[in-house]
Amino acid sequence: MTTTNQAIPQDVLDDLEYRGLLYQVTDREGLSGKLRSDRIVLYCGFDPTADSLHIGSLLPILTLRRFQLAGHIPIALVGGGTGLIGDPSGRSTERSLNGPETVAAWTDSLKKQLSRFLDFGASPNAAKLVSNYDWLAKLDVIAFLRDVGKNFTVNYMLAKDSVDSRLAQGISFTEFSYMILQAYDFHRLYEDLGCSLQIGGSDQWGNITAGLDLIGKLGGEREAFGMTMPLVTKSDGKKFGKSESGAVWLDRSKTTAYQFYQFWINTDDADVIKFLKYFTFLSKSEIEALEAELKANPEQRAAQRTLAREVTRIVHGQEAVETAEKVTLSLFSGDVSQLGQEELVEAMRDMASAEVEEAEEIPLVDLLVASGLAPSKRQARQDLESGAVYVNGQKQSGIDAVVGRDQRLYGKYVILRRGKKNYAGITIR
Ligand code: 629
Repeated sequence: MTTTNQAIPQDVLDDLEYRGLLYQVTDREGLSGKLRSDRIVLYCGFDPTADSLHIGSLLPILTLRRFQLAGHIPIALVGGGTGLIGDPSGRSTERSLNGPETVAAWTDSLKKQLSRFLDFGASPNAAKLVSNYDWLAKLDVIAFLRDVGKNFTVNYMLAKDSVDSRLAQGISFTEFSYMILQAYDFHRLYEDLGCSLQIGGSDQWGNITAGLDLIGKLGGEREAFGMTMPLVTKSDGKKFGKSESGAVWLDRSKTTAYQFYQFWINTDDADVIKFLKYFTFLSKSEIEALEAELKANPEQRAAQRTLAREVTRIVHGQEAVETAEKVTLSLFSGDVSQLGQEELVEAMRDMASAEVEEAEEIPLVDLLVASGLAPSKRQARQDLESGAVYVNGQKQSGIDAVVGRDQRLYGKYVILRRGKKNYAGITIR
């Protein structure tokens, strides 16, 4: 687990409420009392629908950690079984099924990723990691339909949002059944591990309450709770979690630490305080100080820089923060010559790019066009004449300017810049 600035809150629910993370709770008073008097076990599930989690999963992961920091026992569940079925919640169309080998491999990747966010050595409240494949794959169909299915009426299932919203266009029996599997998980974790709370995003409310109903039916008068977090929204109405280059993944080989840092630093003023509350462990007073700073000196972007630094540290560690800050600074100042080879390659992943054949001298006009920084040779020449073109941070001039051997970083890279912030990374073969 990566260390980070974290203030340990007295009351988790009060802290979640302050952060705006409490969306729905089945019994706020009851849960609050239980959290004060007992060390509880809680869980959140993540289905393997790709080889990595993305930042959409970060909120529930960090919420599990907030509970752990307050002394409770978090279980991260990977849906090795449910990932073979497909949750219709929050989706308008039927999913395509992924093969068993693929889902098994993705389950392993997700387990590895999740293990970095929780403390598995913390006694007496060490985290647990499970896959529901371990019990769902063993169910036989007759026992399942008799022992579990009998507790749900089709009427009840049809009334759930996840199903109701799909009735017009159709839903397979496979996805229709999904809620019962998730309900069964909660029941199993309740019986086997004493798990009394399930959390998730607001799209999971129907599945979570189905589990509470099953726990009640199979065990009589028992105490279990459900809680959801809000969906993350942005003030500009665009979908949260997408950058220009697509989804923002937690896996560094899919979204580099530099890209990850950039995603957060680009947060709008209107969203940054909310995201500091959601995605960092900074205390209320630290967040309030940043809010005041944002009002006084918005152009300094102190809140954004803190957000980017904190979340990148939580996900990728302190070293990654330093690399990302160094790359950001060197691109901003235009001086890329001090970047290490790996840092340079990382920075280049976020730029336009071109690969060109080796030659003693390569005309800049050609590189500007090949990388897409200039739409035509004519425009490229004009840019060179007006002094808008830089090679590795150094201004070039004259329409005949070339890149010579001594201008290659690490023997084969050239960073081209046109204007203030249009970059291209050139690789010479
Ligand atoms: C078995 C599977 C369980 C409990 C939960 C699950 C997974 C759940 C689901 N969750 C989403 C996912 O896996 O589909 N049925 O992508 C996702 N989740 C995190 C948040 C979420 C939710 O992993 O709950 O709301 C996104 O923020 O969509 O026994």
